[in-house]
Amino acid sequence: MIDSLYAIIDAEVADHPLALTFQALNAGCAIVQLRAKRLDDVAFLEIAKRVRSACAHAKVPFVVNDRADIARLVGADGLHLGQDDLCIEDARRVVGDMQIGVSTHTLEQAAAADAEGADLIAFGPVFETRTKENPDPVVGLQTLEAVCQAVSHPVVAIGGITPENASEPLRAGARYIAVISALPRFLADAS
Ligand code: 3NM
Repeated sequence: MIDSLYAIIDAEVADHPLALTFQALNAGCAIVQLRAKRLDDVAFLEIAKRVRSACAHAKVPFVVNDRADIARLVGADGLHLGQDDLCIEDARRVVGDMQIGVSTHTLEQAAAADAEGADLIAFGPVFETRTKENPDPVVGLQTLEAVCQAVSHPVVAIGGITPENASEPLRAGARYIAVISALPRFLADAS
């Protein structure tokens, strides 16, 4: 399961984002994303440089959430966009051929992101989440399965995923499980 773990290091949730990054890398996670909704630019760039370097050392892809400028500045492997962020076409003008993931919350959004050239389709919230402010309605496993069958790029299940329920989105066809609040528990289980 750890090889499907898409670890989201949320600078506002994690007490020690860099320490959590190292733990996730040591545990063998598949992808690391840095997310920081409220950090100022200087602080975001500083932590992004450090996480970038840790991921490069571990040869694990590093993704920056939202910020195409910071993704490009630190030479990230990927950029992750929400529905209210830059569209893929505009983001590509900034980050070139970097991998781009897109958050989607309906089958239609997932199909659109797939058609517009997203490399990864995040879909959720699969389960109830308390981490995201104003989350979209829970999509559930059946819709997740429908999305996995409908799109041609790998799907990242997100929202409320814990060590106890993680096998369910994977069985539904998700390639990765993205986790914020339960990340320390996944890493404890892995060690
Ligand atoms: N995006 P946790 S749900 C950042 O539905 C995020 O797109 C979601 O945090 C979406 O693992 C979510 O703590 C929060 O539930 C995920």
